[in-house]
Amino acid sequence: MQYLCLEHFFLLFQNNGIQQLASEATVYIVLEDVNDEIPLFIEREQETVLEGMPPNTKVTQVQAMDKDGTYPNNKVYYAIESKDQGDKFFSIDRETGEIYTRVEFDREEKQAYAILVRAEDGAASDRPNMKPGEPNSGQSSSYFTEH
Ligand SMILES: [Ca+2]
Ligand SMILES: [Ca+2]
Repeated sequence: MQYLCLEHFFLLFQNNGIQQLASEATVYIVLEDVNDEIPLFIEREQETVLEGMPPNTKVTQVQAMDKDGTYPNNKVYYAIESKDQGDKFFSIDRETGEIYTRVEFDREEKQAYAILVRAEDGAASDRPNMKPGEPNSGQSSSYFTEH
């Protein structure tokens, strides 16, 4: 019994020797993510804010998704565009997208505000026709009425 085992090992060894005429290697290819996706806003309903609330009252939270596979290509930062003075009446948390009031609103003065929110990603864009060093960005309008 012991002898048979030894013979078996010997044969295996010989086979390996023949196979060394050719060799194989596994090459792992890791795909590197390029920043080709733009942050896209998730659709939102119209928001409402109560008049007479103190400044810094949270109104809502906007969210944008960037489909890139890695950080910081898929990191999203938020800002309110200065268009129509939206940034004068509302502020936004750059990281979370939470929107706060900056002033106390009076519905008798103005009933609704449309603000333009901008989302940009955290790396220079790899999309064609972009300015060097500029991140990808998208915009969304939020519409607020006072109650
Ligand atoms: Ca991106
Ligand atoms: Ca990508």
